[in-house]
Amino acid sequence: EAEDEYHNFDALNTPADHPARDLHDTFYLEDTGLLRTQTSTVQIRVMEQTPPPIRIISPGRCYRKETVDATHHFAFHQIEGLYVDRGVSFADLKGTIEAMGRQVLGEETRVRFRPHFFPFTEPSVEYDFTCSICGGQNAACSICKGTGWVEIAGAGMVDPAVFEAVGYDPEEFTGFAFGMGLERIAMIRYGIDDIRLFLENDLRFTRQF
Ligand code: 2U9
Repeated sequence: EAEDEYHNFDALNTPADHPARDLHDTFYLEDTGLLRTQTSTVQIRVMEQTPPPIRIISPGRCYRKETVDATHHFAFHQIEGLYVDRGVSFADLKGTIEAMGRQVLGEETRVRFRPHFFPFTEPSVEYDFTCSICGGQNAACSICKGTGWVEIAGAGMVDPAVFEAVGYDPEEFTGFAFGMGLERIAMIRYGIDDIRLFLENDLRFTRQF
């Protein structure tokens, strides 16, 4: 959880003057240390030590400077995935995310992709799953607000600059990466309406799982 600026930002194509650093403000330790804002630091460290091809899942706790409320917390958990090989395409990304949605939220789940920006992927998308709670039938649904879609997470093709930072040849290898907030998925799956419950250590809450 304690990392350095290079693995949390620079190696992920987010140099010191990049505006995306504002959204990832965090807790700084002495010298250049910080509490990581995403688990991508793990994938960078694996790529530094392992030649491609690689497939990684990296779950873990992350931190950001957030004002705490029912849906935001300064400490949260992410799970990220990274797949690098020769010939990995956006079609592989779409198929994998769709399969994941069906397993987590049910067989009838559909996924939609919207264009987005992340410094470390290009092109980048945010993806939404069909609402497994109301199916878009309830205008007052607390999960999808009646839109029928739950906004879950992001993904994209790994930016060539990230491959260059870890010594992979971007002409030879391509890859996709995705990330999502675990509390958000647990909240949808189990109908939990306040993210703060996950970190309060109230046994009446934790004993339910
Ligand atoms: C490497 C290269 C690229 C990981 C990715 C996202 C998109 C994403 C958010 C979901 C909700 C963070 O918890 S959240 O706020 N994440 O949208 N994450 S692509 O991309 C990587 C990772 C590692 C080397």
